[in-house]
Amino acid sequence: MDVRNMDSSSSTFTDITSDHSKSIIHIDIDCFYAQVEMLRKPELRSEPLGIQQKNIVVTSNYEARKYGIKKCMLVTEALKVCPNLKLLNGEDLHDYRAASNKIFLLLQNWKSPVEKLGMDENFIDVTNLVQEKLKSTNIGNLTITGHLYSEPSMACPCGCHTRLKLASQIANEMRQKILDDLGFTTCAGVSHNKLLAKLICPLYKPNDQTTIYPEHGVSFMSTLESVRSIPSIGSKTTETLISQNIVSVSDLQQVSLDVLKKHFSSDMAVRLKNLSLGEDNTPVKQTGRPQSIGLEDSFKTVSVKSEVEEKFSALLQRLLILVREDGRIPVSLRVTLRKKDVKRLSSHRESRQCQISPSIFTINSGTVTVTEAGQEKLMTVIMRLFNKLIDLSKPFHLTLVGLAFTKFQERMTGRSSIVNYLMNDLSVQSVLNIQNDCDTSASSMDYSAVSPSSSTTTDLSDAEVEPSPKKPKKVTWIAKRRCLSRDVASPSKLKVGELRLNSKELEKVSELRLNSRDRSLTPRASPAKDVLDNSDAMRDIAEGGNCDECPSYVDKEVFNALPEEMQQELKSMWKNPSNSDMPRTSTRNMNKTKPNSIMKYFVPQK
Ligand code: DCP
Ligand code: MG
Ligand code: MG
Repeated sequence: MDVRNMDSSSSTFTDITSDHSKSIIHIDIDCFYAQVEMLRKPELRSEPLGIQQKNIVVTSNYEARKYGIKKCMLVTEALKVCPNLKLLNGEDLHDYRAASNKIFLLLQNWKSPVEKLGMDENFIDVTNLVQEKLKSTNIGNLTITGHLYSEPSMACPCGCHTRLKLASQIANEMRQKILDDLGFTTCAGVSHNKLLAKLICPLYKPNDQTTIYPEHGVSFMSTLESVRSIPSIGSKTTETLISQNIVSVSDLQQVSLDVLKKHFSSDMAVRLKNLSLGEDNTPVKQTGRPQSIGLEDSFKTVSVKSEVEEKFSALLQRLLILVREDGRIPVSLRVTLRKKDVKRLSSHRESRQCQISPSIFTINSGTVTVTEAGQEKLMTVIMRLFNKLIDLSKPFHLTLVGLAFTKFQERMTGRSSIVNYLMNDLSVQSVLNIQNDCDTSASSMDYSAVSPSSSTTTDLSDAEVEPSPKKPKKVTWIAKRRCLSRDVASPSKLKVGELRLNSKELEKVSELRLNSRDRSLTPRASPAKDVLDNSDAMRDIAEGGNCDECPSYVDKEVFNALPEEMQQELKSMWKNPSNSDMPRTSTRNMNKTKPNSIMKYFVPQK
């Protein structure tokens, strides 16, 4: 029986079923960390190998799996089932991350959207590629490469079987290329949507691939024993479903939409229902650069400030390596703690973030570097944020510390780079559009299990059913305004930020700037204030920089707050105005320049 007929409101959630037009591939690397280690030391291939983080075996090679080693087994337990298990420490994620990036880059060769999911998975939308191939293919001879989940009883009239056969060939090419060029064996799933492609992928592990046709989505999904197997159903949703006796995916298929709507929003109920039926229309979103670069370290308990400082210092060292590899200059730093509530036997996360001066970072031969003094400044910022999160007059127990750079300044080169930097939303937003920067109050509560290792948080996109609170634009703007009115800690932020404000706002900022100047000369404001008074960075800007070549109308503070590259560019432009695509202007005709001209913003505010 078709479970969809069981629900009187089925028409509301079956409207995407008829769309089989896409061809999606999901690729997952076999025993990823273990393969990285085996590629480094091929002699490990024949031995059972486990990758250890703290007291947990996070993964193992397939040789070890023969003994019954499972992911996230305790080391003690693993050694019981396999005394010969060779254990390697996998807490330093650097090489895994590098391998992950290589695989992602290699998949770009197919000129199709690639979405990275975590460390070892990628979705590739090969719909267009398949359409191209169709033109030159004799479809009569086409076969599936790899496994087919289930034979069809008849051909789907839309032609999806043919398209998915072609997609299975492309998946095979991709897997072969990953093996030939990088040495990794992989699994792939092929289907008309991301959900089925991902879930079918591990059916024949390792080193194999499976295709599923759309009409088998419902029956395949009904084989999943837990609703938690659906990738975008998180722990809270699972809890709610279980509380209603909806445990398996089959249960979810059969429950009525009306029941779901009692516990979830209408959209969410429909989405859950669709997912249970193997229906998913989320697009493959090409992965760009991560929005934040972060590291976390978890441990049993730390209750002493000096130990916390050591943990942060170690994390910072590692984080700075990632920043160097990334190449962007951070302008915002977030500190996260997981606090253990001993009485309630629970834990929750709290974060605070603040802007940091880009001048802490320098670019040497194209590489982002931080001097020792810069690192000390960052540690000062980190510990100030820590002090705001923890009341040191009382005992505290932490089980995790995290650091993340959450916003970046894009580095630009070329003659128009200044214009881009100042006019382009994307780059300026790195300085001004920092949502909640000043809202450093406690963030989300999290009672999830302790992750065994340092983990990287790179904000990779993932289809998530549990809705993330998205702020409407207006709220974002109010947040920004609130930010401006409460936090004038960094003149660089204000100065570059004000380049995008209109004249009324400029007046307001001008007032704030005066306040900020005052504050830079006085000791730090009251500790109750939410936002860091980044007076070190302020002093840098006041003392640093050299604007001898600036025209007289230029506000030197603004100039000094700009990245060095941009300062150089401006200087050469002022020396040789014919090279410039910026208006050469004087204070007198400043207001006659085009409305977006950056020049007027260099005029000191009255
Ligand atoms: N990982 C981790 N903690 C977990 C699960 C996984 O640190 N709880 C790491 C180790 C894995 C990597 O992420 O190597 C990729 O996770 P997978 O679930 O894809 O597991 P593997 O690639 O190791 O094995 P499989 O062959 O089952 O895909
Ligand atoms: Mg894997
Ligand atoms: Mg995986």
